[in-house]
Amino acid sequence: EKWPRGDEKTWKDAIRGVASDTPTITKSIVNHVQTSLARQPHNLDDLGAYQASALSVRDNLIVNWNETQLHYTRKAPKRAYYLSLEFLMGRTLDNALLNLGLKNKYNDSITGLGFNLEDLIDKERDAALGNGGLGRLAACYLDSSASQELPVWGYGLRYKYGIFQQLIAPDGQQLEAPDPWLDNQNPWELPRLDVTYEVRFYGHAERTENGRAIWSGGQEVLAVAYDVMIPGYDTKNTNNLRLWESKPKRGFDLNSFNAGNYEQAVESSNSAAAITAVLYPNDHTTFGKELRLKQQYFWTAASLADIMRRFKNMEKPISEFPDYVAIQLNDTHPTLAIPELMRVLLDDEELSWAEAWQITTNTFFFTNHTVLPKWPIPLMEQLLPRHMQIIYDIVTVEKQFPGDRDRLARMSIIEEGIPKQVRMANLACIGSRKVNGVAELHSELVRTTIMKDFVEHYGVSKFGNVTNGITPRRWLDQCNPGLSTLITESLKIPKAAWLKDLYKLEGLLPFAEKADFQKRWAAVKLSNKRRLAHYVETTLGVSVNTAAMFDVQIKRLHEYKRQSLNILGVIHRYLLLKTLTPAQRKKVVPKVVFFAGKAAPGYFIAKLIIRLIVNVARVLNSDPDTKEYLTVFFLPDYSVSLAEILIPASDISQHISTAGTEASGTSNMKFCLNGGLLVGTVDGANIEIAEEVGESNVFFFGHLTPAVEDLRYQHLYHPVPVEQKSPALAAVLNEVSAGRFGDGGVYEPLLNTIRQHDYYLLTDDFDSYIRALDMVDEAYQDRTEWIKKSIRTTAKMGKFSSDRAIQDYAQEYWNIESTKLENGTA
Ligand code: Z16
Repeated sequence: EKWPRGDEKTWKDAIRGVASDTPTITKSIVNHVQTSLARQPHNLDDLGAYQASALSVRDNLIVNWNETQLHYTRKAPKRAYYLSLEFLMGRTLDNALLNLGLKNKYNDSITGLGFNLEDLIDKERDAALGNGGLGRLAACYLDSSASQELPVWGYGLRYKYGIFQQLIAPDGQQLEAPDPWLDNQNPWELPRLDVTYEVRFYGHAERTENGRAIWSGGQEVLAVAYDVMIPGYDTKNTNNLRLWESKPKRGFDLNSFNAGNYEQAVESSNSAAAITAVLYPNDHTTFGKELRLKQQYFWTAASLADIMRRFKNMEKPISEFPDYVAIQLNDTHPTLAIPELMRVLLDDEELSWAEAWQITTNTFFFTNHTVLPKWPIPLMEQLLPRHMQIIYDIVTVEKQFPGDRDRLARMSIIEEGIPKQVRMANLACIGSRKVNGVAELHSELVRTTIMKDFVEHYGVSKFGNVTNGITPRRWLDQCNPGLSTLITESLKIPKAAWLKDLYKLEGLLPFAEKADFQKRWAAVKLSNKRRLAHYVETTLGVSVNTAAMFDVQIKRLHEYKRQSLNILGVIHRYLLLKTLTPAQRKKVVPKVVFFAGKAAPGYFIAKLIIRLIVNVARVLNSDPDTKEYLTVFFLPDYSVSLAEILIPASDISQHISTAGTEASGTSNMKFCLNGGLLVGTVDGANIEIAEEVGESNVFFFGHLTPAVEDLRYQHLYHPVPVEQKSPALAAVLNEVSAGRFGDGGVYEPLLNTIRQHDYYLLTDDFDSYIRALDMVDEAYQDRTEWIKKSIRTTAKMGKFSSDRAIQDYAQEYWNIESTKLENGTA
């Protein structure tokens, strides 16, 4: 058909580009006030002004997004797809303005309209479709993929409710409230009501011939696409994050309706909508929840169908699928994509088993994010009968694992027992081209422990490492504009040059010696501390001493992350302060300790740790003897946006997991990038950070990974009382028991985990932890030396840009190339 319809010039004159001058921007904002929002200038508040500005920015993103997608379609490069059940995006307005390079222009427009841009930015709700590190990593990877002009799409779920809102009751308990983040409309998504797929659950699978089957009956649910635009930094390339929403295939099941069963019809339509209703708030545990398994299949089936449709539009032979498609599995959550692709290739495309398996195992890549044991699910047979058949066929047809029976049992996808279970990690490994861990130590643990048998079978080259990274756009330029400006002025190169090649920060090293630069560096830190203090004062109503050292631990609450070690260390410091004379106290480094983080709603011990922190804070912050020297804050409802305030303000942050338990950690990188120093264990990415910045700039403590197993064995079979192991810790535990921080009985279950098996080795590490904190104090006394450490740390963080991580994936795993949208290409 002829395009354009009608006169070409009429079209060309009317088609707009990105609005990039202040008058056009102002017009576009006011136009949205008038028409999209139907509001009047005289009754426009900050929220309305935010919405109109966001809609105006959205228009620009859509222009670039459209051109990018057309460009990718025409060039038809190999694409990569990042399948993640979580994308912890945070806010978009500020990030989009910076990536588009339009922040100053919009600032001028918005000022001209009588508003303050930073106030409008603050009106946006976080998109919090994730639990923690894994979800935020996915968000950083989208930013880096778009910024490097790589044809990468994300696929996830459009949860109606993101991670719960955390409230802290007066007694210190965590309460959970829903997060209705879509209530004010979401300008950053594009509903694609025409892009839909049907996804089947339950029913019967009838084997036919050649390993094929017909799967029919059961329940069918519709997947509807919502596209989120992902602008690259300093490029027009704008990638896509496609999120699926579930809805009933028909508003009502007409059969049931006509049979007079109205209620059943409405019920089944509710059950379809329930699939994408809420993000599961567990960061490491998978329960045997049917709805969770339904989410996983719904999402993988819709995503694969979409990927297959796009591939088929290229009209290539199906055997070339892996030449055009790479799919990264973010943890075991999307593992069902493996049997699902097999099902499509066998049952729909009618390939032989061998052809289908060849394609599948060249398409998928699997990232493992944990070493903690996981407990998968026995519901598969009922919900996904066809996939269970395929899994059993993989077990029998691909039973290539020789060796003794124990080894075979360890490697099997099916775990014998009552009930039988599917081991998702084994399936993901068997069905993937490559497997990777997320930091050097973690990847080594993957190779030598959890995947040892597979390494012997497939060879070590299938098992790689890609150390995690973070986007320096959000985690420096956006959250710390003062530092960003100082860096750009000092390096005397354009901001984009170092933000796109973070190794260029090394150019800061000579400045570490310059007194004037040190002063400016310290001034930026102080103003970030004031910004945090202002936040605490306006939210908690208490004032904060910005002259004190700011010590921060912010992450999900988990026993292995040992927030308990931190708060017990705080109590130790408090008890010591109480024994000092006023004159002696004046020599102590004053310190403010910040905590933030959510506990999984069903994780009793983690919630008890929060309760202890809040009650310790209550006592310390009102003790006139000590409060000048030591205060503690638990900031409720930790989020990406709160992290953006906390991280730039920290002098020191804590990453103190039991050695060998934190796969990587990524906030450790964010703190260091912003000139905060680390106190940490020899674990996860802490090790590689120390390799880069130098061990003299990191405060390490605690036992090393190889010792952990033996120590746990000792705790079980030759326990030594805490009093002998660490009298200092015993004294702290006794104070808690005795009720110094409220009813001691409440904390007994927590204290007993330490006194009894002490699985996370607090008793073993406590004394060395306290020594490390003493060294932090000592180093902080020499402020000039401290500032030098801070500058050198930032300077050596180049490796931890997510641009480097994405380059690793693109080259070593996906085999994709950048596909730049030139000006006016489309
Ligand atoms: C998660 O955030 C992580 C692991 C996991 O199995 C599940 C969730 Cl929701 C984290 C790791 O704990 C952390 O060490 C790592 O930095 C992060 O994933 C990204 O790899």
